[in-house]
Amino acid sequence: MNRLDLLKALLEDFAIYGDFESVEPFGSGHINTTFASRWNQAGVSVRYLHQRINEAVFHHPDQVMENITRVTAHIARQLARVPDRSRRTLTVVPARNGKAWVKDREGGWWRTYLFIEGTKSLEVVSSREEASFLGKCIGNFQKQLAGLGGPRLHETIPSFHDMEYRYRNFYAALEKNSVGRAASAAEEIAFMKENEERGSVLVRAVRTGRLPERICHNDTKMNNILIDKATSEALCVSDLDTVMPGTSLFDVGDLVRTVTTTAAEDEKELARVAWNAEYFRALLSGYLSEAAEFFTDAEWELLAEAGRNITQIMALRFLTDYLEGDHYYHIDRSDHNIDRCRNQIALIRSLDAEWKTALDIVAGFRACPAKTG
Ligand code: ADP
Ligand code: GN1
Ligand code: MG
Repeated sequence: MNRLDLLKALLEDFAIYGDFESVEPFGSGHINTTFASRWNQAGVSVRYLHQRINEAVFHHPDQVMENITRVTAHIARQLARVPDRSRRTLTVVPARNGKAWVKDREGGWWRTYLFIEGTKSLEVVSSREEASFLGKCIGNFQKQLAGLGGPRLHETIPSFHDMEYRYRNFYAALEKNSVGRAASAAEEIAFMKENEERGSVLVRAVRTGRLPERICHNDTKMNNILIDKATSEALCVSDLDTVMPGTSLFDVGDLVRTVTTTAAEDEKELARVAWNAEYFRALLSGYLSEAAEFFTDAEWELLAEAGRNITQIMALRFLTDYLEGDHYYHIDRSDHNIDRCRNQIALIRSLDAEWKTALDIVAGFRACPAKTG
């Protein structure tokens, strides 16, 4: 049975009112399988978003949903008097039995959210205003979650941004060379080896306590942020599966990786991939307008490194998946993962060529955080 049929068979188990009209695949995420459905509710057409959680990636979907339920309820409480609240945070639509998920007949886990209408997500930024809104949205998200009470959130993917763990996986895949692709990735493999030591700086700073632990999103690539089509404001942070303890720098790093580049993550024409200093400045201006108030000295000191670091870990993970035969990320073509890896390496090279500019921009904000906004 395909996933659409599995979903159709269980839609009635969610607490959705009205008459079912249609359901179709939706979005371009690399991990979950996403659908949007349409319902007639007393004469008004309303959409919902449904996702099958990828169990190969998230081994404890119940823990994922417990985290998401707590986090979204906490944000919703903080937005109590803000207009348009249900477009500013995901809202979990529970099952009729009160749980946050429904299991299909093959054991797959499904969840439903209100569909946030009038939004889009971006693959490439095209203005400084967009970059600034995206940064502000994530700074605000981190601030909203700073006050989350109760037990520590579950680590839904242990060691997710642990570069040393990712290198161990990479070396194991290289050694096995199970699908015979190592020779076709020789240059990328060499790049990863050369950059191994520098890449560990963030994870070591977390481990030693130099960087404070904070609740963060951990997957803030910009197409996980929903943007209001009417105002261009970055409204809502989606894809909350990896919300868990980490460092603020993982989130700002993934924004730098996706917002300050001139090309999409899988652009094959590497001449089009360039680091954009103006988008970097605008992104940090928005982010720091929220985050500067809680930033510690160590966060300031490692801020410039964050984007390079998260770009490197993604390059390494795409390369590892390529060497292992593409079992992790959704792909559209056989070279997709190595193309993504090359793209990320090109971005690091472009950033390195302007490293002094990046440091100067960070230093400028540190000296005068009031310049943010
Ligand atoms: P994946 O883990 O596969 O990346 P996401 O949770 O990011 O899945 O969802 C895929 C896409 O669907 C997102 O990039 C976003 O654009 C869109 N999306 C996610 N949640 C909603 C929602 N509640 N309303 C509207 N669009 C959404
Ligand atoms: C995945 O789920 P999605 O497509 O938003 C991945 C991220 C990577 C990203 C690269 C849980 O994000 O870590 O940065 O692809 N998510 C997971 O595009 O592995
Ligand atoms: Mg996503």
